[in-house]
Order: sequence, then C-alpha cells, then structure tokens
Amino acid sequence: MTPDQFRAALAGDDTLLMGVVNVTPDSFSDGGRYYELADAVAHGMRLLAEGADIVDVGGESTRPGAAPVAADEELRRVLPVVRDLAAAGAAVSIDTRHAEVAEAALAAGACLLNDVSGLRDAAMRRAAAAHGVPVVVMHMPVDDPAVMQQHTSYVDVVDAVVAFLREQAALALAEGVPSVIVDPGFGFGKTVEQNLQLVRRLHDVVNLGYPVLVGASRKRFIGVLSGVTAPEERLGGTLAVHLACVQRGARVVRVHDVAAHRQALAVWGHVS
Ligand code: HH2
Repeated sequence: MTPDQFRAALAGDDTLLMGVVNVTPDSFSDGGRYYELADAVAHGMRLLAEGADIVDVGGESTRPGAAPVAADEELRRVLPVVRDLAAAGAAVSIDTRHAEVAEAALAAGACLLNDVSGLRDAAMRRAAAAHGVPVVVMHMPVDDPAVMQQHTSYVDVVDAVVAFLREQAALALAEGVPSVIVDPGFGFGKTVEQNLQLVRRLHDVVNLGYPVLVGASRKRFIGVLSGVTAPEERLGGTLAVHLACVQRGARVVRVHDVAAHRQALAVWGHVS
C-alpha cells in the first residue's frame, strides 16, 4: 500500500495490518535480529510481501526497564531504514517518543507518526501538523517506559485510558494534526487484569469515534495467560487477543507475524 492508499484505507472499513520493524539490539521479542540496515529493510519488505499495509519502524525498545536511547543514536538506526522502505513506495510509520526523530523520519518519507507517549510533547504535535500526517496517540500512564509498571493504580483503567485518549486526540487535532488513531497501549503501565479489561471493554475506546489501533503482539500478559515463556512462541495467544479486538471494532493491528494475521483475518471475515 502506498501512503495515499493507507490514508484512504483508514477511512474505510477494512482491518489494516501494521508490521513491526524493530531496529534495536534489545526489543523484547526480536531484539538484535534486524539491527543491521540490510536486515531491517529486508524484514520490512518481507512483511509487506506477506500483506502488511504499513510497516512501523522503531529504534528504541519500550519494554519495561529498557535502556533509553539518545535521539542521535535512534536516528542513526531508523533513518536509513525509513528512507529505503519509503523509496520502495511503502507506507512507513515511525515509532518514536522523540520529536527530533519524528521530524527527520517524516522528512525522509514516513507517512504516520506512532508515539507511545501519547503526543504529550508539543514538538511532536508540531512535527505531525507541519508534515500533514496522521498520528497514533497511545495511552501510557507516565511518559517513561522505564517506570510505567509502577503506575498501575487506576480507579478504572478503561475510564482512565478513554479520558487520556480523548484529551490528547482533541489537543492534536486542535493544533493542526490532520487525523488521529487511538491505541489503549496494551502492556504499557497495565497489569494482566487491566489489559484484559481493555480488551473486553474495547467498545469504550472505539466509541471515541477515532480508528483504534491495538498492539498485543507477543506481549507478557499473553505469556502469563498461556504459560508460554518465549515471546516469539506466543502467536496463538496473540491471534486470540487480536481477533477479539477486531470483533469489537479495532481497525489497525500492530503485529510481528503478518502472514499468520493475514490468514486469520481472511478466514475470520467469512465466519464472524
Ligand atoms: N507496542 C510496542 C511498541 N510500539 N506502538 C503502539 N502504537 N502500540 C503498541 O502496543 C506498541 C507500540 C512494544 O512492542 P515491540 O516494538 O515489539 O517491542 P519493543 O518496545 O521492546 O521494541
């Protein structure tokens, strides 16, 4: 899909797949596998060939306790990957918490800004507005993945997530960002039970009226629920969560395993 086709598809009804390209040494499920430029680009191209509608390029792991990455190092990792995949005509998303990285990646051809810190930083909102690209506003209770798991005491997690997304989405739109996708942020400052509540009550997020993105792929709560320790072996549990979310109205699914999701969605479309 080209960037224009992706934007048009967002306004439609189809479920879209976002393939994950982690250009990191330490991501929780595939750290180090696509750290070299050629490996990262080849992986992105493979995900597109398997049916990804967009590829999400990130240069910093956000797993709990991951070491923060300086913006210049993050840029060194992601910029050539974004440039090469965009030059191939693909829709590319930049997954970053840093405005400097967002700005450079959008200038290099990324067509979506995915910010796990929920566009708290005004410079992020300015970058998206200046480049005229949609954003993913994700919920995380604090602006720091290193300590997010120490901030899981909500009165009602779903209400807190919905209120945050409503406010941050409105702020982004008021400051000129053309459109918003919202994301409950599975695993970001949430207990296993809170992730489950968000899946069960995803309707409340969908009712905000924005397209909803979900990203449960291989995450720890799936490991806890299934007893599967190795993240790369959690595809079955991942599919179960993602299909439950699609049934409740999620429009974009962020995944490591594109081919399996394509197959599941194709069959799901016939039986749901
Ligand atoms: N999850 C991760 C990273 N970025 N972006 C959005 N919008 N939603 C998510 O749920 C999400 C995200 C974490 O997964 P991954 O990139 O595989 O791991 P790591 O952060 O360790 O690189």
